Amino acid sequence: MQRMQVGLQDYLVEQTSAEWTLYHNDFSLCSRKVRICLHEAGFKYDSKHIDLIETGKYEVASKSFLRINPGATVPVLLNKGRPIYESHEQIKFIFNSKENLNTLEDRDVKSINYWTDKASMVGNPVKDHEKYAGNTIGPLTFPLFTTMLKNVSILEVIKGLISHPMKQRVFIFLLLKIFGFTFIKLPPIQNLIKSAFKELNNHLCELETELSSSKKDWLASNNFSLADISWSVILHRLDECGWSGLLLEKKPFINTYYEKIKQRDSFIKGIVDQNNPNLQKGIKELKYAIQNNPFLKSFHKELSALNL
Ligand SMILES: N[C@@H](CCC(=O)N[C@@H](CS)C(=O)NCC(=O)O)C(=O)O
Repeated sequence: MQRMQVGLQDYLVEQTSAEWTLYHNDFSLCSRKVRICLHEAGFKYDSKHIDLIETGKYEVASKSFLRINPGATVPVLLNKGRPIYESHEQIKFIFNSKENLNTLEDRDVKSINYWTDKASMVGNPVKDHEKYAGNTIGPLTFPLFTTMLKNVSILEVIKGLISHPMKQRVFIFLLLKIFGFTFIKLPPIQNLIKSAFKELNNHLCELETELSSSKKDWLASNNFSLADISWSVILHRLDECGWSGLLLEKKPFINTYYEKIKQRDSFIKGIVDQNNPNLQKGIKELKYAIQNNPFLKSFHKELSALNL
């Protein structure tokens, strides 16, 4: 796969009169982060929805999108047609473009960067879980990928084997499509999810401690910042995947914090209003499976016994 440079590039991928263009997906966690950030900044953007296999097809690996991002991932933010790669770079770029947000104290900037970086998804999502809470989200979403893929044609997944630059990712989705929860049952996969679960819990314990002792209105400052944006999408994904009960039951400060986040206009516009039929079906099926599928039931029981 071609290694992409992160951040703003000095070439155009599109001739456009729009100041901001966002290539994104309804369900993608990183896309949600950037949508929330654009709404917070009050920047209007030209919205281009790109399907992932979970939402129906590998549009992300189509010829036309590979011209925008040869790495075949969303989101990609364009500033006057020039691409910015990596969602954590995109939100920092938006933040820096909004002049009146540049008046923060150094202490707050340090804290914002710390919590934003911790929540980022960087490099290979099955690695560096102890450093990046965002990287734990891929494996923790395997059960939801499985139920979403039920409504996607296997031919669409196979097409990805031809056009997608990251074959390993496509292969995992193909196995999830063919074998469903039985694939997750395999010891290496189960262990990967368990370890992501424990690592994320460590990050969440740190977040709980910070929120319980902080005198600030939000996580890293008195203003809603990139740190809050970055954590909001993680907390939301845990909810979608049915992990919140297990991971957040004994973390009252995070619960209160998340309730406050959900009231924000940007969260409603960037996540709630950006709905996707296949996602809704997948969430419903997963909820049912957690209650009724013998493997998932016992897996949740085992993780619950960790008494986090
Ligand atoms: N580190 C990247 C991660 C981008 C990423 O992996 N995006 C996922 C959706 S959240 C994607 O586009 N996946 C496409 C695929 O796996 O086919 C970022 O923060 O932008």
